[in-house]
Amino acid sequence: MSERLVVIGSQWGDEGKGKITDYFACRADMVVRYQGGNNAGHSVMFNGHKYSLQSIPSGIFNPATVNVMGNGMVVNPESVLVELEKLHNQGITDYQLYISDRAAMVMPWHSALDGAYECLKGGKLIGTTKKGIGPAYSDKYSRVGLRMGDLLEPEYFAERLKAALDEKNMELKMLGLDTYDFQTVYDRYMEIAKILGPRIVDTSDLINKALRSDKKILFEGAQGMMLCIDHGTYPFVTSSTPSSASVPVGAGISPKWIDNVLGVAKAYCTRVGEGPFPTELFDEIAHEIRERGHEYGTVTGRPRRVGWFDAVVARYTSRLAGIDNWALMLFDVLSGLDKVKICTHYELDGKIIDTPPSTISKLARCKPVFIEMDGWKEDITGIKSFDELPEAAKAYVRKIEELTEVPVGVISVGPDRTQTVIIS
Ligand code: 2SA
Ligand code: MG
Repeated sequence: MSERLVVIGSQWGDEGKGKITDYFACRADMVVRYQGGNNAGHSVMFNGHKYSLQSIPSGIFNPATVNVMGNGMVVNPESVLVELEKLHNQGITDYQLYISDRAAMVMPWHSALDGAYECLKGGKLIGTTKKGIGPAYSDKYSRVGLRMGDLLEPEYFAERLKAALDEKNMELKMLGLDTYDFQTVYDRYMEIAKILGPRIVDTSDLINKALRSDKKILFEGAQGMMLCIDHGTYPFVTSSTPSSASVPVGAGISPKWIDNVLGVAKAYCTRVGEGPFPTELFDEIAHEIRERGHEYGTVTGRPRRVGWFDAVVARYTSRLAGIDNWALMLFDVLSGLDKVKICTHYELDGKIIDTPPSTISKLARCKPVFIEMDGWKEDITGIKSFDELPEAAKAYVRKIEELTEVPVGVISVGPDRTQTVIIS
């Protein structure tokens, strides 16, 4: 792995970042999450066990790896405690984990508000994970949020909590939701401070020291580029920027350090939640792919919407995030189909376009222009090199490279760590 690798989702999340991140996390000295919160859901399989992570970085299984939850995240300390407890129960007790003192905190009212805001949208649901991510980021930018480092200064925390509750309780009341009692919240968060306190540090300093001593650092993105608050299918997006571009701010490093970006893409596309999805399939093939790819959300269990690979989206996300290589995931799921399709362009109001329009109203009118290619019947779950792929599968990979002008560096042919083909 390169010294400083960013792994990002290049579609709508669930591209299989968990597996790829885990693959590189084993080789990294440090793994850093820089955006999002426990709306991410990674499952990692090894030694016959399945482990799931939400906000904790994927290097947690390796005692030698330093794991960092960066300042760009929204951290729900209660959820961190639950995740740690689950890991303990599965025998993961030896790890290194640090949380940024500048990370925004997700408070209990944020998830209540997340649900309530969804109901207010006149039936136009975003379909959020209801983890309070949007409300926590809103409070951060409205400057009424609490931060992890506040927990280390009880008097200052009390002051900030009072100010936040004055505002939030008013809002909660207006929405007919339960309000929060200052003392109860304060006491609970002081208990949390006792447990997590030693882990709350200036993580930017920690990461920069590691950078200067040439440590191998993996920056682990959550969600996918099309869920980006700026460049995604707004408003059907998450409230952060999953791109490599948010690593410098969200980890507290100079952009000059970023030198390698791996874009994780499924060999097809999926999306959970609402919002336009040009290559979406509604037929028997969608059903087949959903079942074979186990396309159900790890956080919410929702069935994922399924569609063909969208090269318009891939070109767009590669341009925005500077993707050096693709990791093409769940490739084995496509085996057995007679024909496979790739979307090369969209047709919008009679015109052919090669990049997504800015509004979802236009995107919803985009008709995908597909090329159809031969499928392959062979089981590819055991292959170890690109050369072993059936010719039709090779052609599919080459077509994606041609349409996106980005080489495929990794192909995943199954859920296990060993089912990963590296193309050098
Ligand atoms: P939110 O809760 O405010 O972030 O929801 C806003 C929209 O973003 C979507 N969303 C996601 N979609 C896919 N995967 C997500 N997270 C995990 C990942 C996957 C998982 O990073 O791989 O949980 O299985 C994720 N997080 C948010 C959400 O559906 C809304 O459309
Ligand atoms: Mg996932």
